[in-house]
Amino acid sequence: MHWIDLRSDTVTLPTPKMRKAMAEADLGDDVYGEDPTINRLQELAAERLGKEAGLFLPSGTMGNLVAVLTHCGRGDEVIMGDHGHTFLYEGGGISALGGVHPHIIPNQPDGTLLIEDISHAVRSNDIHFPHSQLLILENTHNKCGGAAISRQKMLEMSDAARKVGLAIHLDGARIFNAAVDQGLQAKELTDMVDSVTFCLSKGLCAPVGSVLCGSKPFIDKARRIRKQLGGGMRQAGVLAAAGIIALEEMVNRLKEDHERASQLAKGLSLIEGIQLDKGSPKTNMVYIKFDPSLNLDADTCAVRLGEQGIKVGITGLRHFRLVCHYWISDDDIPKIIYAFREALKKVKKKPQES
Ligand code: TLP
Repeated sequence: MHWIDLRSDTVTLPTPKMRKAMAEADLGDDVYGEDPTINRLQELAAERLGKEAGLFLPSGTMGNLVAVLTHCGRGDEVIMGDHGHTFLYEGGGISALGGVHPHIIPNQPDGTLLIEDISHAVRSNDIHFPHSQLLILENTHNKCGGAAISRQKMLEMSDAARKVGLAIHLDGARIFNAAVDQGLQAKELTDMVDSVTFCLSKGLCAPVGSVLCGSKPFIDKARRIRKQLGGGMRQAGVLAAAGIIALEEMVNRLKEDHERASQLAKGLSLIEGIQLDKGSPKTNMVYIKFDPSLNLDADTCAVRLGEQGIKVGITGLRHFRLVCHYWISDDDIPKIIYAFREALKKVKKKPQES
């Protein structure tokens, strides 16, 4: 069966051109710094994000972990949004492996953090408190609907952090979606932060890999920490080869995913019983929910959609995330809308409570 897989852009497979480049890549031992393909990818990534150096890593999760462990020591505190990926979905790795203390402040619906919340979160110099060391930002913001945060907001949040002595890391897993959405170069969204991770294996279609970028001394230290975590990957130029194509050829087309997300959202919003989350879609993600009066939960609906060849991300009792990516075509959009219509057809509305 040909699946239409909307669970995430992480499901993207490498393109035929990537597979060819992988097969033909020049390789060496990267722990000795001798893999020419990885070296090229790291230079390219650093240049695109306006940083001095880059470090190839197996995943975004390891990228954020290595960044936090490079910025912080045991007992230090990291301030981040309560909807942030590092707080919600990274297995508590910063605490488990780094002894780093998370301090969460509310994410606004647009993915930003309030300036006053950042300033007030910082601890005074009192032996009762952990030492506040780092702020983590996220752009686009996954859990906040895929929101793209503007350069102006990035500058304001970073200025607030610097004023109170915090370093700044950006989880830019989808920073190129944010850039393309706003007609900017990615570096215009990253020049205000100290370090940034982005993913090659989401909308950019590479099979594996993320890159952490920052100053040369920061990346030298991060390389040691990656090794401690077992992330020295030897001849991983086979993976980096796909990453180079991801950066050189797959960035500008991300706007097609954003356009398809808009088409999908438009079609779904016309179905009785489906509501778009406020502001959805933002970039490549459509977040929808069912009207509570419908006698249908997300699990049951997902089974019905599955019978029609469609996989969806369940994010709540009646809530879904649908992610557009390279392998979702224009032709798929009406099929998805039709499948939802069919799945909802069989549903009787709950009687109104008196
Ligand atoms: N996000 C995944 C899931 O973990 C939720 C997804 O399907 O969206 N930062 C952000 C903002 C992310 O969205 C993700 C992956 C990561 C980091 C981690 O990347 P990987 O999966 O490469 O470890």
